[in-house]
Amino acid sequence: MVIGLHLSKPRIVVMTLPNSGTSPATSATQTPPPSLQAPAQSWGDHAGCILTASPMHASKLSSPVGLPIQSCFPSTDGYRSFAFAFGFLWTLELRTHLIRVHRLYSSLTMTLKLYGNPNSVNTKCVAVILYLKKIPHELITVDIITRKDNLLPEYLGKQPFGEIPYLDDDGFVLYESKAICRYLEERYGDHGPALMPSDLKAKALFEQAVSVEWANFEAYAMVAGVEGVLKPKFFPNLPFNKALYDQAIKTLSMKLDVYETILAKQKFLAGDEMTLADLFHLPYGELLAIGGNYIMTTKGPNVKRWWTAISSLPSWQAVKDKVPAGVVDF
Ligand SMILES: N[C@@H](CCC(=O)N[C@@H](CS)C(=O)NCC(=O)O)C(=O)O
Repeated sequence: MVIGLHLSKPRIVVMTLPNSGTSPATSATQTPPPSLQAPAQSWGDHAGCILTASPMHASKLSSPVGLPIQSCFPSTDGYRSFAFAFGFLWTLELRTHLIRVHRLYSSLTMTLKLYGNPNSVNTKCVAVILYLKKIPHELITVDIITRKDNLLPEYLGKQPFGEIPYLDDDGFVLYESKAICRYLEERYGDHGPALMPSDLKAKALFEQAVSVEWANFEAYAMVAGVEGVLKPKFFPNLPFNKALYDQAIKTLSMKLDVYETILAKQKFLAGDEMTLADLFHLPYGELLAIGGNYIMTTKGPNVKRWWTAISSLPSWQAVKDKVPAGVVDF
């Protein structure tokens, strides 16, 4: 019967009780796997002995309890094979741990960093993609209202227009929210749903939808959002320009009539699949409702269906009020 098993490189010491007739192989938890077992003639042959793996050590070791010391390998070659196999497995184990440590270190030091602000519409434009694709990141808050961090020379070195957001991907710096979204989509293509087609014609229709958003939606929704929400909230000293607001809403309403006809034929702006072009509408579309204009849900049934589909995405719900600052892992 085995009363003790000690593994220490490169020795295995097995103590057996005197005259034990039971093979330790019956004790599965304490027995080395078959590949590592000593080619012992019989465990019973070693009864009453202290066993050591190395034949070289067997002769040099002194017994602590007065029992004879024997090697469980009849030959030095057998021991060497065992030591090699054991060392090999030990190296594999060490490698696994090193990979784990490396991954942990990488996740701590190489996280995507988004420099923006939890309240900023353009930061939200990028954030919804990060959440939809579950990309670990850190949002570093840039104060553009009080401290004006965005005008510091160090910031301008990264974003020369002094705007938020910009992305730092392990030293690679990119600004312009929509360019960042496209980069994330390509860089993390295997994360979450595909948001940009690769087929030539589908891609051309996607580019068309991106331009439609910019020229026919954002151009007017932004004016309405700035006048109706951002100015009163963040710049209360600036006067509300009602004429500008009304004109923006009037033009937007005409443009959304065209959206209604497009969306009567297809589910999304670039076809039947949701793309970045649809999601680009979210930040300024949301501002309209915050400012008390519900055109996105009252314009027509197809605009309403489309808007409801994109604005109810959990990833948008997670960031629409405030983008969580700090490190975010999924
Ligand atoms: N086209 C830029 C616009 C960025 C932008 O205008 N950001 C605003 C905040 S949402 C900003 O930084 N404003 C500060 C300023 O202009 O001083 C983008 O999409 O990234």
